[in-house]
Amino acid sequence: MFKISKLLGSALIFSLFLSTVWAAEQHEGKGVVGDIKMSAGKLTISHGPIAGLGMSAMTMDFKVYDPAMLEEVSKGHEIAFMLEQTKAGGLVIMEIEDLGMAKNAPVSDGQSHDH
Ligand SMILES: [Cu+2]
Repeated sequence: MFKISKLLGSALIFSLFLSTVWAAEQHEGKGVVGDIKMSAGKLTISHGPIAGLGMSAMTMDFKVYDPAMLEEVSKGHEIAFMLEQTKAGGLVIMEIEDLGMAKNAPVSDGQSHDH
């Protein structure tokens, strides 16, 4: 019985995972952390091109889903992040993976914009 309930448990977790992934359009990006704006709940990122959004490399601010995520990143570190498009059309970072100190200078076309 233990095995069966464990299996059902994983099936439930998997379906929850799928519903999360399919709930909204998501886009993956990579970039370097320029600034961490705790009070605004935002991260300034010099990011590379983001396929799916038609966004070229630039430096811009992104809102994070949970301000606690800001405590897990460091300035000058390279990060991989998952963006989700909100119903209002804005972009919010749902997940961040710290890839360590950036080896190359941040990529930027010098432009800056806000969503
Ligand atoms: Cu951008």
